[in-house]
Amino acid sequence: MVSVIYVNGEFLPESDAKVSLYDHGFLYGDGVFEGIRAYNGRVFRLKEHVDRLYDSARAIALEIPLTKDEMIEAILETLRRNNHEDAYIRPIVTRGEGDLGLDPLKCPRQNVFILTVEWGAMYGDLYEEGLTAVTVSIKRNRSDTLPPNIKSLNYLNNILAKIEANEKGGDEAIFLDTNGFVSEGSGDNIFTVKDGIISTPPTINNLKGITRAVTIELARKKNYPVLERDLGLFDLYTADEVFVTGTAAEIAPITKIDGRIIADGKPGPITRDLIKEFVKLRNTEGTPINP
Ligand code: PXG
Repeated sequence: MVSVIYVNGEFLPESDAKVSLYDHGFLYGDGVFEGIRAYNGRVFRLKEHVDRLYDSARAIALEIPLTKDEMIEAILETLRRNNHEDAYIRPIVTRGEGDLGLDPLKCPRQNVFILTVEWGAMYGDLYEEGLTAVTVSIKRNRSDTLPPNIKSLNYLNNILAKIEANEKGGDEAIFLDTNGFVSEGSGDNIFTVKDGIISTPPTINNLKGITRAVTIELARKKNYPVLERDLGLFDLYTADEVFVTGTAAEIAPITKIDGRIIADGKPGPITRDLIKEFVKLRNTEGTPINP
């Protein structure tokens, strides 16, 4: 089936959904996006993702030409038109068409696109085995340069990390920031467990992950202590458990970092418990696509 894409208020077949070479999203990465999942006909944490999209836009002084309610409806309608029940959803807002100069004032109209694709688990069997991660030499963008809290169309920092992880044979890259603190993965947030205490870096040097927030919520509900604190390489290498969280990755165990086996090399009990709780939650809550 040809997929249908939302383009500025219209629902177009994929072959007609086009973007200009002069769109500043294409020329400069000047725009924002979200990555959202639907499970069993319900969109998980839709409001949170839409709120973050609008915050990202605000941070780059980009006005989204839809209200949040209109955006939510456009997302749901795109899913309906594609008959998608388990899907990955990608709203994109670009600065729009301008000239070859940088100036956003030359772009009179923002472009809004919503793509949805049928989608299952990302890492498959690796959830049982655990992933291999490597720290990378490229540092996460400083928050006073391009704040990592902005989910912008400029993902080159992350792509450089991914290139390095591929080169080193890691399933995921782990960024440090320019102070040497642990930041996040290329597309997920990171957690450690040590002596029963769950820790994750504060969200100055990483994306305020929605799965991160859900994970903290689930952990506290199960009475696991959770700290948001700075972590260093030592904390990663000596943790009892390490896992990453993201819309794509969900909760994924990391069992090897930079050649160091984490604890006994198997996904730990707290990670497995949180995965179980996460699966329960994402299968039952969410905004219905067809109310
Ligand atoms: N950090 C970064 C840099 C991300 O891009 C997350 C954390 C997790 O956030 P959520 O809200 O999803 O829990 C992300 C989200 C991919 C891919 O293909 C992943 C994201 C974006 C685009 C593509 O793995 N991640």
